Amino acid sequence: MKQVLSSDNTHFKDSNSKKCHIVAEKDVSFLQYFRNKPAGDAMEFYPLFPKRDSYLLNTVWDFAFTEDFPDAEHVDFDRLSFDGAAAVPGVFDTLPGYCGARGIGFYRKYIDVKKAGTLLLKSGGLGLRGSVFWNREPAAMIDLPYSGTETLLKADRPGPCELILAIDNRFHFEKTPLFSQYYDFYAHGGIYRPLELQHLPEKSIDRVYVTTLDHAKRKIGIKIVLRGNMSDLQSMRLSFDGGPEIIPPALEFETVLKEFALWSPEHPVMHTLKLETEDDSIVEEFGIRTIKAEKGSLLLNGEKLHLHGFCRHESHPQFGPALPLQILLEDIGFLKDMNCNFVRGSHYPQDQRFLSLCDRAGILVWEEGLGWGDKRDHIENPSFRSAQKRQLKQMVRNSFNHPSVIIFGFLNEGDSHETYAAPFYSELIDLLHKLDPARLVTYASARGESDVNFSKADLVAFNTYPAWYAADSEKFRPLEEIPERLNQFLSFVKKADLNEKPVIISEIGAGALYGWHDRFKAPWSEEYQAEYIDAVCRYLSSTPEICGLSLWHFADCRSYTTSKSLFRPRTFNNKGVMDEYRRPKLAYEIVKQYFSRWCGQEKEGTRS
Ligand code: ADA
Repeated sequence: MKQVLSSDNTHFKDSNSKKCHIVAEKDVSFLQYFRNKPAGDAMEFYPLFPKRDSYLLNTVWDFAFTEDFPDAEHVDFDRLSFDGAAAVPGVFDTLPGYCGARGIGFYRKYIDVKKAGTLLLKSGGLGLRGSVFWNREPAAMIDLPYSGTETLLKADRPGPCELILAIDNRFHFEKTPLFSQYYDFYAHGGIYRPLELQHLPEKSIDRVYVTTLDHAKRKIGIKIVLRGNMSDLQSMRLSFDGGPEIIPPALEFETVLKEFALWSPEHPVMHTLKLETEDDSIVEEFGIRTIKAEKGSLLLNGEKLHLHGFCRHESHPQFGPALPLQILLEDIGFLKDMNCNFVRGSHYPQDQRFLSLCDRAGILVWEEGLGWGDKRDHIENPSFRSAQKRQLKQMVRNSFNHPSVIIFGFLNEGDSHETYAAPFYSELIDLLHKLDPARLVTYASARGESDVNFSKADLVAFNTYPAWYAADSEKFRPLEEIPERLNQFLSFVKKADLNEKPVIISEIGAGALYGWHDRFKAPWSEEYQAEYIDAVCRYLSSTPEICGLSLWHFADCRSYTTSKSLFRPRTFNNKGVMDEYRRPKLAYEIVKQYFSRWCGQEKEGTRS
């Protein structure tokens, strides 16, 4: 089917498709980035399974809380009285009465199941670990915080069924090895993201994965994954953007979508694919684009790319990580308003709805597994290693079709300078490459010149805090340390023969307390942070060797409540250019101005 972009690049002429949208240019006002969506056509979050019966789960559930049980598996239901109520999605430990509580939150819902058979419970992410009970029988243990997971349930007959999710937010390294108390963001308890419950047909479709093999030729690879045996291809029908149906030649094949528009941050055009079988059908959304790291540059669809944006936590003082859609959409609006084309999803697998919004808004994403400053006691532990690998597999599976996701990462600020850890770094890099050969793989290093794993990653990503931590104690405002430190690192990259790898600064920043203004421009003032960000951006403007920046960070987030909070005023990580309620600090405008100048300059390799 032919699709032609209108001369102002804002919509398709002659397109029959309802699902192909292109978002607005960057000069439109806040929150209008989706204005070219056909009127009345609600945005969907894919994949969709139009033939399946499903149940409403995102509503108010019965709730009970206890600190008395040893874990979420060993539950004496007779000792619980579900006299509370809690929202799903939602976290219990920001609710009045449970603020800061650690224990098990029990969420209960009765579902009037329409027919006997298999049901699929999809969880977008919960934490810290959750036991699923179906009619009081244990059905699954979800021990990967933030990960999207799936659980199969059986209904013997139609009628009411009881679903209970027992969510334990206590720290226990062996049971929840991915989240430790020392991590610099608050570990909340609850159902972070939407739940879905669907009837599975006897022969069902799992996913259809799309990879762009050659953007110029519009050549894509398709991989159909089914549950169980169903290889009767003759009964399958596949179509793109509502166009003509074809019978797939195999479960895995290549095809060319001539004249389909490419996806890019400037023109984030999305396409749909529909696969139908007799019993089931799936609609997936995808974009056509390639990402490569070559000769020190990042190439998107073969063109040089400069990344500029933020690290972002999914965090809010009231909702914790269970961000309502309105906040997700607002955050996209703030990123676009500051002219960002990049966000690093620090430090865990992202909400799939946020990734779909990034697809539509043309924001490139680094998504990473959950990890933070992990050292030998973690990296050598079998439960930790297995959980790391399991979560990366889930992450790739869930995010595979998002064109916005260009980088997969893992183990933020781990022991990447220690030789004992090097085999595990290799294992995770190889795993991610194997799961998805078409994306870039890296990790954010805090080890600078002593890192021993850079040569294995597709790009060198380093976190650094000159003029903040370890700033020269004799200097009042040591901002000149910023260019010194960055120059030093670039000389190392050259000497270490790493300059064939693109280099990005994956974290840099300084704290500012919202509303604290100071004529001394002292550390913690909004003025100091604004000057700091200005110094970073000024340096990058004349340093084309660095092809990406994710400032630390987008908005303040709740962090330590232990004695470590002495380094975290208000118990928040205050390095956001906005506070936790998304109120902009002085640095916001500085970022906006630099990034506006950088937009579109990447192709020339210069920035000013
Ligand atoms: C690290 C870490 C971030 C945050 C930051 C800081 O680089 O990756 O999560 O803790 O430091 O604010 O110090």
